[in-house]
Amino acid sequence: MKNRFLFIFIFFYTAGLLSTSAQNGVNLPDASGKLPFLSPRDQQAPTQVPDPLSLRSDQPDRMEWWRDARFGMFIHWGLYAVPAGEWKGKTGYGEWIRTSAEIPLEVYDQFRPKFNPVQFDADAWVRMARDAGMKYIVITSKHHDGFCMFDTKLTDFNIMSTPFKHDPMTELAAACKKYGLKFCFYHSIMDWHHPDYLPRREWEKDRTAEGADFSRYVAYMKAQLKELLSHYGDIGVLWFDGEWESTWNEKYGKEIYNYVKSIQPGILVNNRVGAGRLDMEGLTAEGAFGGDFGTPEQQIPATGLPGVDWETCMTMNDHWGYNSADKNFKPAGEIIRMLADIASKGGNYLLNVGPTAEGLFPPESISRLDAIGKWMKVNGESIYGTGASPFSQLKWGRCTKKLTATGAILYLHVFDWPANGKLVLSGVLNTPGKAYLLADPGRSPLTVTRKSDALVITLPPKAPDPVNSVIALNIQGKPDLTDPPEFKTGFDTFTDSLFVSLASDRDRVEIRYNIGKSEPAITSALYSNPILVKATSVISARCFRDGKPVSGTVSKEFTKATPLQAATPPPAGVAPGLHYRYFEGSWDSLPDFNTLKPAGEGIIPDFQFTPRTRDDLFGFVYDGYVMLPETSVCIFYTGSDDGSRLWIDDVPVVNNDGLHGLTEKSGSIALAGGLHKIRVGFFERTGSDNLAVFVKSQKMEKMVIPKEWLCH
Ligand code: FHN
Repeated sequence: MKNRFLFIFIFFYTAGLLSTSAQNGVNLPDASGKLPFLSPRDQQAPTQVPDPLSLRSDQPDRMEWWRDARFGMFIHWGLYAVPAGEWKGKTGYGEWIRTSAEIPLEVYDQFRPKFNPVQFDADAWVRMARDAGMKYIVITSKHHDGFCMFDTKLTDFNIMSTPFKHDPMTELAAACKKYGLKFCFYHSIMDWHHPDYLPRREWEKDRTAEGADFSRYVAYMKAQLKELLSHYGDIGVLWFDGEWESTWNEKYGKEIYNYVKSIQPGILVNNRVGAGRLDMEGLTAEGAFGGDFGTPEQQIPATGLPGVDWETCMTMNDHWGYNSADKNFKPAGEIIRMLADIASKGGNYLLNVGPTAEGLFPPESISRLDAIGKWMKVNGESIYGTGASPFSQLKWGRCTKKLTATGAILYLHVFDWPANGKLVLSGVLNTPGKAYLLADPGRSPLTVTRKSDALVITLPPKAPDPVNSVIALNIQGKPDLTDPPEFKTGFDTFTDSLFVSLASDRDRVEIRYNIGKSEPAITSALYSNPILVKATSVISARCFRDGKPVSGTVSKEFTKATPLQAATPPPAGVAPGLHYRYFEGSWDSLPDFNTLKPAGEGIIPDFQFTPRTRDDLFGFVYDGYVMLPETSVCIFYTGSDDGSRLWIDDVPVVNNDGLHGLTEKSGSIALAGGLHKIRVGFFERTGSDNLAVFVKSQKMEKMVIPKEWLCH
C-alpha cells in the first residue's frame, strides 16, 4: 500500500499537480510522498478496516468517567471571534460566517493579523468550568473554516501565525490536568480552507477544485490528529463534526476511529466520526457505525434511551461562536433544569461558551456558569454518577438514581414545589429509608408515609431552591417501581369509534381501568382487550398486583371529531398526478411561493424533485387532490431535508419547516372518505435533499401516499 501511495504522489508531483510549497499555507506531501510529521505506519491507509466495534470491547471501562461526569463545557473559539458575528452591517453570523457571508479566503485571512487574545487565561477558563461543576472541556482545535487553534506543522493557517504566537491548547491541557478536568478536542471533518477538501462551497466559483485529492485531505486530517493526540497529553474525547457532506463516508469514519484509538486507546469518539448520524436528533441510524456516543444538538430526547450513550450539546444563547449582538442567553434556572432533565434520561450535557477574540468568556456566560456552580455545589451528587429515572414521567420534576449496597437512592428534582407540602411518588413498593433535602446541611430526615402504592414525603413550606430542590430518598432492597400503564393507541381522536389499547412492561401486574377521571380500584374493570369508545371519553388506568395497586394512575381523553367533508370533483373530472411548480432560490425556511415566479411547472405523478436544473437552492410546491378510501382520522407525515409543510383542504397539518437534515414531522386531521385538496411545500438549501409524504389512518398502517391516490 505504501508503494502505491508513493506512486500516486510521484505521479502527481511529476505532473506538476503537487509541490512542496505550501498551497494556501498547507504543507502538501513532498516528492517522496511523505507527509511531514507522519510516521511511515501512519502514512498507510489500512489495507482493511477492522471492525471498530472490536475496539469497544473495553467500552464499559473507557466510558465510566464520561458517564459519571454527566456535565461538560463546549468551547467554540477561532478566527470567527474577530468579526464577532458581524459582516457588512449584518450581525446574525457565528462560526459559519465565512460561508454564510460568502467571504472569500483571502478576505477572511485578514482576520488572522487581528486575532491576538491577549486576555486569554487558561487557568481562569478551566477554573470557571470546574466551579460550574463541569468535568470535561471540549474545545475546537479546528472548526469548518479550517483555521487551527493549535500549533500544527501541517498548515500555517493556525494560531501560531497570528500576533498571539503561542498555543492556547498547551495551556488549557495543563490547566485541565491541574484542576482534574478531562481535556478534549472538537475537530471538524469539513474544511473550507484546505485545497484538497471537497466539495467546494457552491458560491466559491473562483476557487477551483482542480487537483484536489480528498484522500490526501484524509491523510492531512490523520496527520493533524496525530499532532493533537501526541502533544497535549491524554485526551478524553475526540468530538468530530462536519461529517455530513457527500465526500465523507462510513469507511473513512471507521478508519479514523481505528487510527485515533491506535494512538490513544482510552479515548472516546462521538458518532459524528461516521456517516450515520440522524441530523440534529443526533443518534445513530440503525446499523450505521456510531462511534462511542450519540450527539443530539440543541435538543433533549423526549425520553431516556436505555442502553444508549448520548450527550446533548447546546448553546447558552443562539450562537456557538462569539456573537457580540446575541444577548438571547438562556436563564441559569432553565439550564439547571435541563441538566436535571438530561441526567434523568441518562445523558450528558455539553454546554457551550463562545469566547471573544480577546480571549474572554462573555459576561453573560460567566454569570450563568457561576449560578450553575452554586446549584451544583449543593446538589451535584444528584447528577454525577447517576442513572436514568425509573419513572417515565413525574408531574413535579425529574428523578435520577444511584444503586447502593442495600437498595437505591432516588434523587427527586422538584421543579414545582407542592403547595400542600406533600410530595407524592407513585408506584414505589420498596420500604422507604431516610429522605432528606440536599440543601439541608444537617440532612434532617423528612417524614415519609405510605398511601397505597405511593410514598408521600412531607416537605417544608418553602422550597430551598426556586429552580430545582433535590430530595434524596433512600429505598431498601431491589427497586420495585411501577409506572402507570401506557396507552398504546396511536390516535387520540376518531371519527366513528376507536379501540384503545393499554400495556405495562411490569411483571405480574394486571391493569384495571375506569371510564372517567376517577382513580381505578381493585373493583374497577379488568383490562383484557382493547376498549371500544364511540363517544368522547376519558379512560383512567392503573396497575395492580395481588389485589393491590402498585402504580399511579394515568388518564387520557379520546375525542370524537367531525370529519372534513370531501370535495366535489371538478366538472371536468380529475386526472392522475399533481400540479407542481419548481422554484430556484436560497431560503432558510419555506418562502411564500405564491409571491415568486416559478422556474418551471407541470404535472408529475407524485412528490418528485423532477424536473429540476440544480442539486441545491431549489423548491417545489405540489397541488392537487388525495383520494381517501374511507372516513377516518388521518395522520400525515413529511420526511424532508430541508424544510417542508403539508396542508389538507387549506388546513395546515404538518410543519416540518426550517434548515435541517432528514427529519420527520406529522399532524392529524379528521377526513371523510373521498377527494381532499392536498398541498406540499418543500425547499432544499445545500447538501442532501429528501422529501417523502406518508399517511396513516385508523384502519391503515403508515405508508407512502400511493400515486394512485393523487390527482388534479
Ligand atoms: O456546523 C456545526 C456548528 O457550527 C457547531 O459546531 C455545532 C456544534 O455541535 N455542530 C455543527 C452543526 O450541527
